[in-house]
Amino acid sequence: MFVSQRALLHVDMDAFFAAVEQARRPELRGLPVVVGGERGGRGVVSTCSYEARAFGVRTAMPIGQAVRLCPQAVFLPVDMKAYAAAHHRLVELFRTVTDLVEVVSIDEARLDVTGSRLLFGPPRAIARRLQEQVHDACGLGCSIGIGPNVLLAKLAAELAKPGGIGELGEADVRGRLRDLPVGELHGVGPATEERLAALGLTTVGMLQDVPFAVLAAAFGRGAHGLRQLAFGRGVTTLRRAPAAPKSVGHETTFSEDVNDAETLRRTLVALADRAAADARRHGLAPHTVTVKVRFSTFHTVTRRRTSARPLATAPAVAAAALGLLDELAVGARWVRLLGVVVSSFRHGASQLTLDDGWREVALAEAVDRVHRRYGSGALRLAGGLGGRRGPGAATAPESGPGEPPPLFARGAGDPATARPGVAGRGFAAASRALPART
Ligand code: DCP
Ligand code: MG
Repeated sequence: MFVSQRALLHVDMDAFFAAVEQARRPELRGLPVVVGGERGGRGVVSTCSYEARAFGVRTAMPIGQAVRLCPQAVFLPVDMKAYAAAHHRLVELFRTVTDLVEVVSIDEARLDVTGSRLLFGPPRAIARRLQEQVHDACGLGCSIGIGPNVLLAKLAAELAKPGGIGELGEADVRGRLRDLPVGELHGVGPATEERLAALGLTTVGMLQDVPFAVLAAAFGRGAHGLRQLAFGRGVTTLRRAPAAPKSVGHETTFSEDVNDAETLRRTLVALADRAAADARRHGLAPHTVTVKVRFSTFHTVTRRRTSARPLATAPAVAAAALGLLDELAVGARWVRLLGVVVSSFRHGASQLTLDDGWREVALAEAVDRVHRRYGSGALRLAGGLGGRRGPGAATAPESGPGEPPPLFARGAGDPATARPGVAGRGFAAASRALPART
């Protein structure tokens, strides 16, 4: 048997939240179901069943618009606990096929079945069996893509939606792939797609053929990555849990020493925001926050606080950091440097996302996605703006600092294209950008 090439499966659940609702309430099967909020509510669509998609309802659309497009749909609020439970069951199931499972999101996972083929047969047979098991165990449908790398496997899953099994191999790169719109490539977002269109490049084939110099002139160092995507070159090994850092943090040295309390607080909030985001990127939720202050005299002080509860969100880290800054009683002294470090990682943030505090973490993850896509200036934590103090942070060290309500502000010049979704609430438009430089 030919087993040298890697065989990856990309599993993406179909209409995940809506499908979970339909699975536990059989009377909803076959009906248009919209998850995201009650009829008349101000939320946005998290997802909807394919029956609702036939009427033009889409993720991130305001509920009101969905009602207009499909008044007969059943509108349901988000029940993250139920979706998290389904997610856990699914991951367990995937692990019976291979121990090489990489969880990509709440409804997507990659499975390396290279070594499973001797036991379970060719990848397509494994995929078919997995679809049956998912259906039997959870009553859910999924699409599965097979490929030699993560890029082609995901694309194959995308093309097989809903309910199908797709396969893309090296041979398809010069074949089927060429006719696809460039926007189908995972990694080519709407902005890049538009810039490519301006160059007359609308299909993957065009992106393969265009002289590299043309691409480099338009995209600089991004040109290489685009070319890699066009030729379906992606990572072939799944991400094993990376060695977790013991701490992550950010600090900033002011260009001129500062003794203005408001500037210090705002800078601290920005640093806390970045530290929390870094921890989440590693899948970690910290229990300890440390604030470091270096005065103009170069005398440096730190203060740390450990909370029994994980500080999974930027507002929680910011509240704790602001409390520590208060305790340090900087007063009128001039400050040269400020830093925030988070540590004591006891639980994976992803666990938290799914079981506890999911709303805040989902919001934070949505902000991370905006940052990744539009840069870190696009949205910023506004918890420290206007002199607002993190309530509870200074007074409840061991029982876990109270969290100020999540409040994010769009950064100056932001294209304002944040996609609302599961965590669309809590975004506040327009505020001052924070001055921190690190
Ligand atoms: N989700 C959300 N808000 C978004 C995007 C997604 O709340 N902006 C949630 C609801 C989805 C789930 O995440 O059910 C998975 O997202 P997908 O993009 O995979 O969408 P679906 O699984 O709903 O549909 P598809 O069949 O297209 O994968
Ligand atoms: Mg899905």
